[in-house]
Amino acid sequence: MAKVACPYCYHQFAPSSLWFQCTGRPSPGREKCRRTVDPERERLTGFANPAPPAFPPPKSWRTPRRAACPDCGTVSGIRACPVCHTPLPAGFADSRSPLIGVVGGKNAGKTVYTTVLVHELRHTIRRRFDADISFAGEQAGMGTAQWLERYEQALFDDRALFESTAGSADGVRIPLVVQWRQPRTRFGREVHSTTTLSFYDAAGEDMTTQEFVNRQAYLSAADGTIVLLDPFQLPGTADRIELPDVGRRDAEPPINVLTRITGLLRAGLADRRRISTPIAVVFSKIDAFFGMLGEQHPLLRPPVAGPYYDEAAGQDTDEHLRALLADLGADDIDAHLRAHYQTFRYFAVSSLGAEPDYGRKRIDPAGVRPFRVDEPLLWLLSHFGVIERSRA
Ligand SMILES: Nc1nc2c(ncn2[C@@H]2O[C@H](COP(=O)(O)OP(=O)(O)OP(=O)(O)O)[C@@H](O)[C@H]2O)c(=O)[nH]1
Ligand SMILES: [Mg+2]
Ligand SMILES: [Zn+2]
Ligand SMILES: [Zn+2]
Repeated sequence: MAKVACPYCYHQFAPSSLWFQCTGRPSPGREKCRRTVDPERERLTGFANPAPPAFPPPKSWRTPRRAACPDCGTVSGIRACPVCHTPLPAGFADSRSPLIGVVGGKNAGKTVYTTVLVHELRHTIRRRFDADISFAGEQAGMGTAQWLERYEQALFDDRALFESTAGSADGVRIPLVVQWRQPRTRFGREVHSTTTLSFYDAAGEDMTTQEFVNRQAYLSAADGTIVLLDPFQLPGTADRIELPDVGRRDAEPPINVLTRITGLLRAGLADRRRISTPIAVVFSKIDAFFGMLGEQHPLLRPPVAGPYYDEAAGQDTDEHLRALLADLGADDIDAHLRAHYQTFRYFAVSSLGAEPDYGRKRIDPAGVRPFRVDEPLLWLLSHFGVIERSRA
């Protein structure tokens, strides 16, 4: 049977080996299970709150949908990951659940991007696709990762930027697990299908040595990757636009970061083959180039927002960015991608919509105005068959 991956710890397993979690409710005449801290869950996800115990499925020739807790006898239908023991969203076993990794060098804009993208998912993207979007486990009080709430408030309410993300050696970060439920028409009938999306925002620091990159197990389990390229670090950028001082700090050529990510994804792959996982290569901070490109530039015209991914506009943007890369002396990035990846595409994104005050870490007084942030995600979703792709 095809393996599935846990959206929290990214380990892969057969669906038949899914564990259960006790409901924590008493069964008649027996004492109810006590909530305890699960050491494996804490080690793998950092979650250290007491919760009802998880237990393996009973030995059986078919996969049971419910099982009795060995401690208290209560029958539970809550499924849990057999590796990290985190309870999985309802319907996980029957739904698609692509994992999406967000990676890039230090300071590339990953945390700002992830925060803004998830904010957009909850607001504009949800409406545009008539989708029901929720954070897994929201009812159970462990849904939205706390860091997201903090960052969302900082960006959208306080107009402030935040410090860089701590490396995973200091503390494991729980990925954001989002459920996308959408009506689709199948043979003239409306059916609903659920997709579980997991976003993991790595610390850029973790990408600066191959040893650290190798530890990022989630990357090799991901079904799609969003790689953020910091355009401030491209060789020709300093000659074309005024670079902020912070842009010069922690400088590392994006090609180096990309090469290390490729090294990880290639592990175990024959030399003549290319990586099949689709990879969205994102120019972050494109707002800093608005002046250089000029108002009439096609990259500054976002496609019309319909309930689909706009394939023609996507191809067009891809071509313009390939040209911009060459213009900025970074055509080695394109050569690298062509040599190693079957499916990749360039995207131009500004999470903030305008340049912040880099030194004072303040966002433009007009607030966050996301520019084309949805396209990398929609492109990946169209690959996974979750949404339609317009053909023009
Ligand atoms: N001009 C512009 N700058 C941005 C944008 N997004 C992020 N930045 C700048 O990039 C800096 C880093 O953003 P983060 O999202 O924290 O970067 P990161 O990739 O998560 O960094 P690490 O956590 O250190 O790996 C911010 O403090 C801003 O100065 C954007 O949309 N436009
Ligand atoms: Mg970060
Ligand atoms: Zn129990
Ligand atoms: Zn797990």
